[in-house]
Order: sequence, then structure tokens, then C-alpha cells
Amino acid sequence: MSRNKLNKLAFSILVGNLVLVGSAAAIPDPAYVFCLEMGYVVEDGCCVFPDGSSCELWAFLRGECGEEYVHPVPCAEAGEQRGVAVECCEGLVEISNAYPEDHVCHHLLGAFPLCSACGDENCDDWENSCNCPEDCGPCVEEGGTIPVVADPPVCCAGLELIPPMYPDWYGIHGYCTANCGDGVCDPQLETAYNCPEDCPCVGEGGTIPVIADPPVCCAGLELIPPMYPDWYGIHGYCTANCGDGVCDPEMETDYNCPEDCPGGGTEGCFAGCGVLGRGPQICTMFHADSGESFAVENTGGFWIGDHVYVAGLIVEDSLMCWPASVPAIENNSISACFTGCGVVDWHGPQGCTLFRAGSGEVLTLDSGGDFTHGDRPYVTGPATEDEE
Ligand SMILES: [Ca+2]
Ligand SMILES: [Ca+2]
Ligand SMILES: [Ca+2]
Repeated sequence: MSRNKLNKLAFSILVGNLVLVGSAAAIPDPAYVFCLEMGYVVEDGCCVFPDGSSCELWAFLRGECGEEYVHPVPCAEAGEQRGVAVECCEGLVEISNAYPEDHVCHHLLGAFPLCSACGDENCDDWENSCNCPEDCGPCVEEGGTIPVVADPPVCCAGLELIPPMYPDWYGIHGYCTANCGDGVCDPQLETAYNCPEDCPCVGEGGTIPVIADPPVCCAGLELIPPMYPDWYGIHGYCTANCGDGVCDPEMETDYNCPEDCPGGGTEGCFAGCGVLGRGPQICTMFHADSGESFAVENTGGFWIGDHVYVAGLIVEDSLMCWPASVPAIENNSISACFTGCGVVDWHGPQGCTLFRAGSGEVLTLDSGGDFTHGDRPYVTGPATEDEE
């Protein structure tokens, strides 16, 4: 208990006296720590003993001076730091002082390894997936992913977390790897987006993200747009395959590569009957009897399920149903649709051509077509009230 407090106190004093060991971890100056562990005071680079005599710190540590002031010290219990003279108590092992934060392992600067019962199948307070995965659950090894879940695992010590391969990939925080920066672009893991140092250009099928300083397509590849106009986050795909006559479903559509994917391609005007239905967002869709579907701008007081006649200009990549992109008929006219057989009657009031439908309705015809009085054509088109 009191030892534990002392240890923490010593640690806070020692942070200013770090010695770099290896490349990453830093531990306190061992000569400084040794003097404190023996219970003495450090002054001006010397260890000062109770009788007023002193030794230079490193000379004391090496045993070149003040040997008579060296004495046994208690061992470090579980959860305490091992020191210079202080060793782990019997039955404990040294574990690193690494701790997980933001999905990767960090090392506490200025700290010695901890003494712990790592391997006893109990994850103690000071143990974690970084310094004792055998007790605290596995960490994610090289090439593994960190999923977006409530309590995600952590990359094993020595690995960094790089983002997903493309900016529009959700569900993972990224990959654990020590290989971004090794000069080799790993196609399973690394792209110009998440590891530009290894992948300076984007290869076949890769995407160019919308970021500051985006990467470029590798030589010989062209940049085609995203598959649909409402796809954000990428400028498009790098490929040499648009124009090869094969529509690649992963990348090519009639929007970004019409030469390989001819698709619907309805352009220009639309006029015909169909049924109104629900569309994405708050859009109303018009499902034409011909099989095509369009968002419609003007519903004219008609309701879902009504059979209507719609005419207007087709806009292929309309954002009327934003953020979804659907073909739409904008600025359309709309009226009830009449479909049925009947008799053409040229002798309507004021010279109108009438259509006497088999259902009993009498309509005026805008166009009699090539039919003459008495013909029995099938008529489809807008039905408008005629008061004359
Ligand atoms: Ca344990
Ligand atoms: Ca690499
Ligand atoms: Ca192609």
C-alpha cells in the first residue's frame, strides 16, 4: 500500500529525467532511480546520503562509490513498476506499460515495466489487451480490421491503425498494420487513400477520394465518374476498361461508362399513361405502362395508385428526390388517363370529334388520328373534362 504510493510519487518526479531506450519507449534515468530506490536524495547529479556524504549518480549505480549505502529493497508487487534495484516479487512477470487508446497501443513514457500475474486468466486493473492479451482478450494482429462496434478490439502493440481502403467504406475503423511505410503497396490493405506513402498512384479499379491533395490514377488509366451522380466522397474510378465492351458491374454503369453499359437510355420527351407510386424520400414516382419509372414533379392533385397520363421532358440524373438520383419527368403535365375502346363520332357539338367509349363515357378527342367516323379504335391518353 505505502510502497505503491511511493512508487507513484517517484514516477511523477522522474518524468523529467528520461533516458531513451531503443526507438520507442523511454524509461527514467536508472542512476537517478537507483538513488531514490535506496532511499536517498538527489542533488546536483549526486546521490546524497544521510551522513552528508555523496556519490556521483552513475558511479553509485555502478558500485564505484558508496557501496556501503547499497541495501536490499522490497520487491514490486503486482501492479507496481519494476525498477533498477526493485525487482518483481516471486511469481510475477514483467509486462509492458502499454495501454489501449483510440484502437492502438500506446506506451507510457517514463515508466518501467509493470509486475503482474499475467497468465492467471484474470484481467487485472493494470492489465489490458496491449500488455497482457492472454488474460484480457486478444488484440488485432497485422492486417486485421477494427470494426465499428460498441467495444472494439485494439491493434496489438507495434501496429498502427490506418483508415479503410476508400473513404466511402463504412463499418470498420481501419486496419492494424506495421507495413504502411515499407515502400510496398499491399493490394489487400493499402491504397493511395489510406497509405499514400506506399501507393502513390491509384491502380485499376481504385477510386480517387474527394480529399485535399487527392492521389492520381496510375499511368495508362483514365478517371471515370462515380457509378451514379448521387455518389459523393469520390471523384471516380481509375480504369483502362471503360470501352472494352464489357460492363463491369462493380464500377461501370450507363451513367459513367455508357459505351460498355448501354442501359435504359430513355432520353427526350415522355408522354403516356402509368400509375403513381411512392418514390424515395418524399418523391412521387410515375410507373409508366411501358415499364419505365420516373419521379414526377407535378402530381396535379392525383394520388398514389391513380392511373394518369403524364407528359414532359425526361431528366436522366435528376436530383428531384435528393439525395437519391433517379430519372425524372420535370415540369410535367398530368391528367387522368383514359384507356379503352369506343367509337369515333365526328358529329360532336361545334364540330368536335367525340369518342364514345364502350364504358359509356363520352370524350372529345384532340386527335382523331387516321380514323374516320364510325371507327372503333383503342384510345389511350389524357381525359379532360369538356363542358361544351
Ligand atoms: Ca492477470
Ligand atoms: Ca506497405
Ligand atoms: Ca468495361
